[in-house]
Amino acid sequence: MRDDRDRLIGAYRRDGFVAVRGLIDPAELTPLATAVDAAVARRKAGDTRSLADKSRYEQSFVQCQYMWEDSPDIRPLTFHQEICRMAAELVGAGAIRLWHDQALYKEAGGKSTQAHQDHPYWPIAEDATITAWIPLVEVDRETGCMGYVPGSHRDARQFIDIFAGDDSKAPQVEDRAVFVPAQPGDVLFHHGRTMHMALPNRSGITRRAYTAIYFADGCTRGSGRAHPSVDRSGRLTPIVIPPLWRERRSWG
Ligand SMILES: O=C(O)CCC(=O)C(=O)O
Repeated sequence: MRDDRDRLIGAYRRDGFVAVRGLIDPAELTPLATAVDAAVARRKAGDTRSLADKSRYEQSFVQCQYMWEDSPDIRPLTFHQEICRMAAELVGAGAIRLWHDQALYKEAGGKSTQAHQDHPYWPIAEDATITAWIPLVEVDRETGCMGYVPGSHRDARQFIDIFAGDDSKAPQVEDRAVFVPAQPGDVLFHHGRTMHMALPNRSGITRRAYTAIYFADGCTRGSGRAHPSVDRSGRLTPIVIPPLWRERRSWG
């Protein structure tokens, strides 16, 4: 098991991403996926637009953030100790915090997620950030799996405005990316500077994924860029490793 962890850590440090197969029990994931579905449905109840009526960015996924805050039944996933411990080991930190979570549901017929790095969207100085991308359904090239450019976590940070949805300005990385089909129970981790994208959803079903982003405790604010994770009041970026929350029981 230790060898396996060392192999995963080595792959992550070399490539900037790694797929950890079967990290969670699919049976444990099923009720949590149902809770994420219900939370997305609640958040989006007032949005009756068809896919065609949405912006290019919204056509790449339905996005709901900070779900753990108002949906307590999702917290066992956000703070799942196997996921958080793996994230901490990959980052190489003794303690990590939650930055934020989000559901990313790529609707049937949804467009590709344009290539980008995540870190430039965040006001964090240090590079010690990691995303756990958790498929809630089987994901492949047909439904819109993730693709990562190996080694791109060593490239300079580059802000790419995927929100504007201009395909002509998006980096074209499809021929360099490694696409990673995944099953419920697998967790894909990527570094905050890794260039990544997701394929369009050419299937008739929604590609359901939930992600949680963590950062090493002790990271500092690196720019004046506003971000809800730190610009709202309260304890909103809680420590997830070591697992203090289990003892504390309340979010304060
Ligand atoms: O799920 C997707 O389509 C994109 C995910 C992504 O960009 C991310 O998790 O940083």
